[in-house]
Amino acid sequence: MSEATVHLGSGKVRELYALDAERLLLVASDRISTFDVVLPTPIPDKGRVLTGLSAFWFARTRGIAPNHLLALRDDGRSLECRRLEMLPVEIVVRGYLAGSGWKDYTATGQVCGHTLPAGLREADRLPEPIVTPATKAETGHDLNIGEDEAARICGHERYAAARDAALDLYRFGEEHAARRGIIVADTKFELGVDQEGAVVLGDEALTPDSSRFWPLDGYEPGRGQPSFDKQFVRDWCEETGWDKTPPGPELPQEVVDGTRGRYVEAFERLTGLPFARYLEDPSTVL
Ligand code: Q0Z
Repeated sequence: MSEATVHLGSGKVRELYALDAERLLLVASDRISTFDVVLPTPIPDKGRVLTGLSAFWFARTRGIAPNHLLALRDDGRSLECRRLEMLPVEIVVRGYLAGSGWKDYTATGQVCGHTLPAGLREADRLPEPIVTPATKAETGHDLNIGEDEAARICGHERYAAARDAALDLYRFGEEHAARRGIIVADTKFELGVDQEGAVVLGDEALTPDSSRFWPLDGYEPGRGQPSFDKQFVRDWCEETGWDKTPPGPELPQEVVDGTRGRYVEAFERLTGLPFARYLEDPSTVL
């Protein structure tokens, strides 16, 4: 990294740097979070898997929506990006009934203002994907809002462009992943506006950290589905009796290895490329 690089901020598992007035550097670490707590034990190559997947999707969805990717660095974990004016809402697209969507549906029959058919089960596929925006809470959880409120916050035209892009991106990713044995139950997009005023996809895209990935094998609505990537970590954390407040537990080697294997498997299934080739030459995903 150049000595002029300025650290702008830290996410739970990522770092953001300024390269110059127009460009940012997004660096994915090997940290993993579960139950909203970052664990002390890294998962080797997790940052490379997520960066490689984001770059793969950015390269393949340019025709669906423009995105902020300028370059994938040779370290495999850093993306050079165009600096955008980020929209103050996240665009969540849900194709399946899970998480807070399932909770809201059981209580009201609706999810963020979308009335859904009666009789849906947990983890059922929705008749059509729905968009459920959320405000980026600086601390704590994201707050789901209605599309009407998101449109007021972003401006109606900008919100409509962001929603349309998010739906098209989700449909593309969900269909691609399903053919490779992974259900993308839902995913979160962060979009921004470039200097020309165009709505542009930013942040990460269709990664296991920004999405709920489920294995298609064994998919069975009517119960919660296992996470494709984090289930070993969750199961082990539950077994220890940890109360889910910081600090999280150190992971044993077999949980680290099993989890790394799941991330690598997601990468290889979705990209169709051996992860070893990505490590040799990250540009192989572009
Ligand atoms: C992304 C984030 C991270 C902390 C700002 N292209 C862009 N233009 C302007 N801003 C952003 C982007 Cl991606 C931007 N974040 C999220 C990422 C660490 C916060 F790695 N914040």
